[in-house]
Amino acid sequence: MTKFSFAEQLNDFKITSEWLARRGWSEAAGGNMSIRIDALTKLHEDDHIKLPVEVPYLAGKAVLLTGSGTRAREIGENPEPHIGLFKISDDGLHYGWIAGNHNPSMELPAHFAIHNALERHRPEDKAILHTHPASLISLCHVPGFDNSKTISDNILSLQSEARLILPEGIGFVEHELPGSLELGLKSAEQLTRHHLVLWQYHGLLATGETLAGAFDKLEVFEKSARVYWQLRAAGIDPVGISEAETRKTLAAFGRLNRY
Ligand code: 2HA
Ligand code: ZN
Repeated sequence: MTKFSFAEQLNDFKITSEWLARRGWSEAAGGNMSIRIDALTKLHEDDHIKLPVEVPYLAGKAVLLTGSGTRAREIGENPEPHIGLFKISDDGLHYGWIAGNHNPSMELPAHFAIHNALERHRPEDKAILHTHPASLISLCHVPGFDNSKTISDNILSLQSEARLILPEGIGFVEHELPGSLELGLKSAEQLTRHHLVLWQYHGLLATGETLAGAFDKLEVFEKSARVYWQLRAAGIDPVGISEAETRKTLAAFGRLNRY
């Protein structure tokens, strides 16, 4: 197997996967992750596979992506065999395998479409994390929790700092076929504004400067969702922090413009 040496990124995959497994958020081979690489020199090019979507902002760049069927608990032990390096052609229309695992995640179209949007709108976010936390999937089964505003307002109002960390709220994409380009394109659209997107009945997609940073945001949302379910289990219909109080908190931290 051709080797690659992105020690920092491999460690990010390793640590984040360990935590995903520990939390039980990526069951079996559920979930996938990628990191965009800017500087690619002296690497063999084999970029002949037609992309399902044009990704002009990724032209000449590369992506480290978890392989199909790879398990978080195994990536957490030893990431290298489970992660592949893929390069995008200079015309942004093709890609090719460079090194490592050569059988990419079924969500490759989503990862590429989202990296293309991130590179354009928020280039500092280089990492994409997708996983299946039960408390978040369960939210999609609450009547009326089928849009970004309702979910953001009801869930992020349950803990004082949640909205501070996620002032824009949570993006939402209605159910789409796993692995489909539609899922990727709709997520890419949401991610120009949000750092988290809930995939209806499926799971969450988070972006960050690193996978650990994406995991942080996911944790914040998941914690609020758990508060929601604990209250519901106790028979309490959550009221949440008022909008006026939320605005006051965001204003105090200079984040009201992102609300
Ligand atoms: O099983 O999570 O979305 C991998 C996935 C696809
Ligand atoms: Zn999934």
